[in-house]
Amino acid sequence: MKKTAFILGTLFLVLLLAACSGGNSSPDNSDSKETAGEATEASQNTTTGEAEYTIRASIGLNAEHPQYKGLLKFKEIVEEETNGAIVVETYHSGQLGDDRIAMEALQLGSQEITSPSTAPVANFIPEFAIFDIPFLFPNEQVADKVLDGEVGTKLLKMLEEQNLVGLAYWENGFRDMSNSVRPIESLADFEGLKIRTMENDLHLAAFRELGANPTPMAFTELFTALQQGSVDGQENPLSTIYLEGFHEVQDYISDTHHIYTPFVFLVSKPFFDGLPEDYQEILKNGAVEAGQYQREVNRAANEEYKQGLIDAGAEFTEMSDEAIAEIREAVQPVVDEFSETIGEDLVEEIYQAVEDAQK
Ligand code: KDG
Repeated sequence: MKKTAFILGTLFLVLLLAACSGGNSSPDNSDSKETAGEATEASQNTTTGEAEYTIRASIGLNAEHPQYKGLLKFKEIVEEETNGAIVVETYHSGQLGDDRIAMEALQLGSQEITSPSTAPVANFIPEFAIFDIPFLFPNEQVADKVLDGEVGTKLLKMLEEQNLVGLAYWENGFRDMSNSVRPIESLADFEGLKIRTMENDLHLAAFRELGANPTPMAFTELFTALQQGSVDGQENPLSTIYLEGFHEVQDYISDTHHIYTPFVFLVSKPFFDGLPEDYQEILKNGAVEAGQYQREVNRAANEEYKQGLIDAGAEFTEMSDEAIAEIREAVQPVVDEFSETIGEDLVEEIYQAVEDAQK
């Protein structure tokens, strides 16, 4: 009799212990962690810092680039503000796919954040080609005012029709030329150069107008194309040219500063809409704050990038005002043509905003 009582007692204790331990958490919180598109009400249980949501955030540039430093700042802010209820996984160098693939993943809800140049976004929202108008912004300060003002905000709103939420603009920067054929000192030097451009019709048209032979290509394929000589050159800010090591396969660099490219910080709309409002606010404020930090880091190192390229043996050409004026005049027909595609009113509005920002 005693033996039976002992066994029953032990069995009761084992069942009691199993019931207690099974209710509080799963080994990796996997059943409580929300993935994209399945976001539900965040549980109140954030005192333990348990992750309720996991964000997969990817960019195309590498871990050395200020864009990634900005992403790490965003991660720090969001994880701290939510006490670990939101965990941000960061991916660089196109690890989750190029800009287009990442944007499509956000639309489907299979990834949560990416931050491409605005140029490929024009394939989803044609109005975004407005930022590819050559020589639109005279300097970073004017760019900041226009992007963070009424016109920039209006464009971010347009993203929602594509199942995307635009939270902020970060900085890619003023784009310069690099190539392996000849120094570019004037308009004539573009003649016949095979130039990789971003996948953006305005860029293609502009480089054709300059006499080059442009090829659209995802950023993830660019270094190999330069290395194999399937393109002669490309155009990107000095930060990208230096930090991505393009000077290893390019001999000539010219500071054309022909376009200022923003990054746009995108969130999957299915994911964002499923978050509690307080978490939405944290993501928005985090993207803006990390963006301010990223702009500062990007600008602070520009001289260092330029000197690094020269020290590495690149032939650096400082374009004359006359050469830039000649290039501007050559691409004006493209600006006129694309103003129709973008919307004459919006183009007029941004030029007015640029003028106002300089008063
Ligand atoms: O993450 C951004 C990059 O993927 C890309 O947009 C950078 O300016 C760029 C380019 O030339 O593709």
